[in-house]
Amino acid sequence: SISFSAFHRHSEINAYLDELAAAYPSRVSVQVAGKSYENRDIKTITISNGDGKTGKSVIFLDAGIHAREWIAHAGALYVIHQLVENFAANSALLKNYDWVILPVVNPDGYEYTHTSTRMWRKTRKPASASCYGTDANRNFDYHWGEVGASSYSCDDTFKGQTAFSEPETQLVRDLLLNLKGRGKFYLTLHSYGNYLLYPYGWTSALPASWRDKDNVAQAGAAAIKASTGTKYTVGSSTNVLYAAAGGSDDYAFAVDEFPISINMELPAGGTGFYPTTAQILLYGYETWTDIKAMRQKVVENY
Ligand code: 0X9
Ligand code: ZN
Repeated sequence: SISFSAFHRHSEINAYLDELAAAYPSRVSVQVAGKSYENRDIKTITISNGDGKTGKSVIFLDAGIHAREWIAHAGALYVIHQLVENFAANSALLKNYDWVILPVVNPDGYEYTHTSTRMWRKTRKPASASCYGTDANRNFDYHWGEVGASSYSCDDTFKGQTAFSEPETQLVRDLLLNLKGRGKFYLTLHSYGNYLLYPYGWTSALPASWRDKDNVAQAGAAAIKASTGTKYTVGSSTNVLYAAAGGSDDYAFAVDEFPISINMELPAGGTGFYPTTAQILLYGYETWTDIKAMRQKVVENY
């Protein structure tokens, strides 16, 4: 087991996933979904209630698209812990839905923030002769590069030389495509700013179904507020934050047909990307509180 009030290296996270698969083989399986540019195993954990039924609807959660947003990875681990190790209390959440969780989308960047540059955001593949890394959340092929993304390889929001130039975004693309039709709820964890964001992120226009997404996100924000008092702002990415094309959230909704797609921007924890030990646990709990309330809304409608 691991601590939920600390940050962990990529190898520790992968070891925790494998430990759960070994301890709970009827409910948990771990897959190597692919390799990062630097050849790290990118793992998903699939969690079911063990009833053996296949082809269920799926809730997909990912974290760590951005390397320095450590609280996102920690939040995903808290959710995994609740669904697997607290199954007796939470089995209803797994009744008609399987959960697929990808806690570290960008392990090369994540490790680099531990070993070298704490504020690194991007992947680690050379982007040009002079600079490394692409912003994975500008690299998805939906209105790619149209707004809020840089063409300059040294920038933190570099869109990539092409859409899906990165093995890490290709992997998310393929996972989501394989879930087409089954995928009902896509949630991606980032930090920071206390936002629950829904499409679109590339235009201020709203999808026809925006009220459905708003209802889900509002339920999450209300649950967090009632539980701990923390406030979250709800709205479309463009309208409450800024326009930025090529995000995984727009892609999951518009291309992979996940009816609900939400980006949770966890709190800063004081100074940006440095939550304290107590805050790691608190924000994990808030992520879980949010996700339970949002799931409830999702299952009522999809
Ligand atoms: O800019 C981003 O990628 C996200 N914010 S962060 O501070 N974590 O970098 C917001 C993404 C919102 N979604 C889209 N613009 N599609
Ligand atoms: Zn982010």
